[in-house]
Parts: sequence; C-alpha cells; structure tokens
Amino acid sequence: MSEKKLSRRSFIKKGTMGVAATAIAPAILAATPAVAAKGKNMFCYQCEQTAMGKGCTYTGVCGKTPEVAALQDLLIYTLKGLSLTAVSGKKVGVNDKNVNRFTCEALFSTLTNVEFDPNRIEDLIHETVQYRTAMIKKVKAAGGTIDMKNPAVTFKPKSSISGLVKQGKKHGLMDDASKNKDIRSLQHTLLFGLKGLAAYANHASEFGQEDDAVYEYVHRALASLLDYSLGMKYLNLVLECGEKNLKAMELLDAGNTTRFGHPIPTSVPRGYKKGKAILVSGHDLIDLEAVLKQSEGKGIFVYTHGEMLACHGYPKLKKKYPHLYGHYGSAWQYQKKEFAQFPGSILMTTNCIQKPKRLYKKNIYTTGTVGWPGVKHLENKNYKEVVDKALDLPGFPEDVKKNDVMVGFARNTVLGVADKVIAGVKNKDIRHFFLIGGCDGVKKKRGYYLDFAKQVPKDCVIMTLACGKHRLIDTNFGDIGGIPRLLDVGQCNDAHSAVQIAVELSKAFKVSVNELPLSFILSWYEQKAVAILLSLLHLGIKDIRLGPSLPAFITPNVLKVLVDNYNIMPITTPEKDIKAILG
Ligand code: FSO
Ligand code: SF4
Repeated sequence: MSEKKLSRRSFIKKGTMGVAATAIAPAILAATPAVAAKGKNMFCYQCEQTAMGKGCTYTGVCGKTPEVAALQDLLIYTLKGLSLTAVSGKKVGVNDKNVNRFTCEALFSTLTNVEFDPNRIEDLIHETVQYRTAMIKKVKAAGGTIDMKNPAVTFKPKSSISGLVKQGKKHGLMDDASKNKDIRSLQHTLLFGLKGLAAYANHASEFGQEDDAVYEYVHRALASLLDYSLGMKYLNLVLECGEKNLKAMELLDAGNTTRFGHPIPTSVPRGYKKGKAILVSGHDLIDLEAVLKQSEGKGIFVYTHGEMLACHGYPKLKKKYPHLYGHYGSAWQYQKKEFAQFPGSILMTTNCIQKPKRLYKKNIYTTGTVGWPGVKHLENKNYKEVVDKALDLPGFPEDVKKNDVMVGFARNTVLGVADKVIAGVKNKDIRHFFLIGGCDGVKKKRGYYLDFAKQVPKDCVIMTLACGKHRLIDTNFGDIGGIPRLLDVGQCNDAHSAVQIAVELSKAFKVSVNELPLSFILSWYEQKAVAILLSLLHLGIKDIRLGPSLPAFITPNVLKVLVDNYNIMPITTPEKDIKAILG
C-alpha cells in the first residue's frame, strides 16, 4: 500500500461503573472451562440471526461467506496488533489521529451486513499492517517500548486472498479467545460492543466530532483481547464500553444537529412523485446531503429507505432540498423485494445490505464502509454515477398517494414540550412511556413488538427508535391531549437523544431514570444494538426487556450477572409483559 493511500484516510480512564466487577467475579469464575466449539467452514455468532441461535458454521445467514468470515477474523487480529502499538504510543505521547480513525472504520466494516467484498477487506488488512509499522517507528523514536514478542505486532499478512484466508482460519473467534467459556463470553461481548461503538465513532468523525478518550479506550480494549490473563477484568472493559459508546453517540448527535439542525415533527409522504428517482438507504446523513446537492435541478426526486426515514425531520435536509420527497419501503430485511421494484438508482450508505438480486444489481451503489462484490463502490462523496443512472432509468410513471408517517420527535422537540408532558403525567392523562426501540429482522417472533404496541393502553405513550419502528408506523395510535401516542425519536444512531429525554425527565420529576414511568422494550439484531445496551447498563437502567432472543455469545453465568445486577429479562408475551409493567 502506498503512502498516498495511507494519507487518503487522514482525517478514543476508567469510567463510572454501574457494578463492581469484584462483586460479580465469583459467579463467573465458578464456571467450568469448556472446549471451544469449532465450526465446519467458519464460526460467527455476533448477530441475532445467527444459525440455529448458536452460530453460523457453514455459511453466514446474512450472506457472509467462509472466505469473508476468515478475512474479517484476520482483520480483527491485525487491528489488535495495531491497537497494542497505539497503547504503547499513548505512554510516550504518540497519538495518531489517522490510526484512530482508521481503527474505527475498519472495525465498522466487520459489523453485520456491512462489508462483504473480500478485496476491500484484503486492503484493510494490509493497510492495518502499514499503520502498525509506522506506529512502531514513531513509538520507538519517542523513546517508547513495544512488545515485539507479541505475534500480533510482528504478524506478516500473505499477499494473496487465499493466503490471507488460510491465515484468518487460525484466528477465528474461538481460536483467539479464552478457553473458559464465561471469560470468552465477556471477551466477545467486548469485541461486539466495540464494533458498535466504532460505527458511531466513525459516523461522528465524519462531522469532525472526535474525543481522544473514546479512541484511547478503543485501542486499550482491542489490545486487551490479546491478553487472556485479564480474566474478570474484561467485565470492567465491557461496562466501560457502554460509557464510551454514550460519548460517541453524543458526538454523533452533536454532528447531526449542528450541521442539519434539530429534527422537527415532519409528515413524510410514503407515495411517489412522477419522475426520475434515487433511493438512499443506510444511516449516513452526510451521504444523503451529498446526493441531494448533486441531484438538485435535474428533475429527480430523492427517497429514503430503512433507517434513513428519520432524515426527513432535519430542517437543513428536508426544507433545504424540496426534491427530498418521501420514504420508500420499510426495514432492511425487505430490501430485495423493495429494491427490485424501485425504478431508479439506489445508494447504500451503511448497514444493512443484503445480497443484491440480479434485477437491481446494476442500479445499486455502495459507499463508505459498506460493500458487496460486483457492486460499484463510490468514493469521496462523488455520486455523479448515481445521478446519471437515475436519469437513465424510467422513474415513477405517475404520482401515487399513500399514508404519510410522522418523524422528528427527537430530544429537542420532546423536551420542548416537557411542561405539557410533565403536566400530562401529573394529572394522570399519561400513565406510562414505553420505548420500543431497536432493530427489525426476519424472525417471526419479532411480531411481538407490534402486538405489544397495539396492546399498550390508550393512556400510554410509545417512543420508537431504529428500524424496528417500521412494524409500527402503519398503525394509527392517536394522541393524548394533542401529544401523539407514537413518537419516533429517530435512527438507532439517535439512541443518545432517547437517553437525554429520559435523563431530563428524571431531573424534572426529581427521581432516578429507573423511577420514571418508563419501560425499555428492546429488539436487538447487530452490534450497534450491543453497544447501546451496554450504554443503558452503564447508566444503571434496570428492568430492560430484550428480544426476540438473547445473544448466543452470552453464557448462562454472564446472563445471571446481568439479571442479578440489572434485572434484564427476555420478552415473554405482550399480555404478560404489559401486565408485569403496569400491574
Ligand atoms: Fe437497523 Fe441494520 Fe439501525 Fe442496525 S438498519 S439493524 S441496529 O443496522 O442499525 O436499526
Ligand atoms: Fe451469521 Fe450474523 Fe455472523 Fe452473518 S453476522 S455470519 S448472520 S452470526
């Protein structure tokens, strides 16, 4: 890799722990060591749709091939080596912003449904080693010492993909972890939480919103995964992940709101306008802005898909660009059907991408960390090809009207009417708030969340967050004295906004968040959700209901710790859960 490529990427203490690791240690250390289960072709259990609820071993349910799985495992291994040099650098004042940013970008690429292109992961592995070599030189020049006996620091990647795959097979999740299944569970919770944190930090850095404390943590935590002797100390690092993730989400919130204004209640059309069309999916607001700028005045209407729905609430996107028309389709898992019917070009800015069908493979583009082999990847926010392709394609032949959906109830809007909300609670017009937040997915059991929302009594308010909202937005929940009963806070990326609403309401009521008439009903899918869950635990939030199934990487002993300290519980049935919450 050239120096030019290195510079092209130019652009993370200990926190308060909700629970003392020492109080938790005995339950885990009593665990019986277990032999790591090895997969046939690969092993991955980082997301909720993992095969049989245990692990993808033949090929990924998400479409990840054994080849890509091995390359991603090797990338994680090389990143650990890079982070070890960054930890050594910190002791002698060496802090490389490019290394910090690159580490988060590379970690983000290993999230579920992000990077599927072996060639791009190959580049990332070699790039990691280039950064590592440069860091070793810098740290030594500054008088620092690096543990050159650690194989992750001296690891030499093969020059071919097949060679890298062979190397990657030696660094699978179960190979590079403790043989004690509970310590391993903590290691993997840490790794997956780190991936989510890195995604948020990567988004935030695009706005120039960064914090060295977050980067310092990422390196310290990644490097720690090379040292299995840490044992129970991983628990502190897991809980710290929640703290640092909260900071990363705060930075992202600042980036989004500073650049695009605070979201305001906005009615979003779900129909179409006659004319050429571009569809933008994923989570990246800066990419959407670039598409809007580059398609202005060309007779093209721009539509959002999936998690991009929340973008309509931002004044400097919706109001500034009238050709940002409406929202097309639903959550990520329906993209194959929805994209195949879209008569324009499609840009995928982040997760969740699925294997594109031949019907639309020539019309879809990727950017940023997301990639699929054979799909054109666009760099430097240059979306001319997306615009040109939209102009080539037929577009919508006529206007079609469908129901609108309301978005834009983020912290500024909700806290702007806090007096009304507080009065509503005090005079018992509002009995309870339910945050039905998290991801959507294919499992039938996810029907729980709509059933739950429909059974919530009419004197309760529902807040939504992330792509799970798509199950709820077709239902009219009405209002309570002018306050809509369904308030969408935004993307999963906006979880900080929901936390702020809860924290400010707790201050107004002079009670703790746990004493508020507020319950968290969460659905998880991938690793950003893991990071958000750790943030909620860091805040000491209890009684969270989690579904549709519990993470495969959480052992019964680790789960017991979560239950004993946070009373986290699996979802049961809407009837039982609502009764347990409201009495
Ligand atoms: Fe959904 Fe996908 Fe936003 Fe996730 S689109 S599942 S937690 O990547 O990021 O909510
Ligand atoms: Fe399986 Fe999820 Fe891993 Fe994909 S990301 S291979 S579906 S566990």
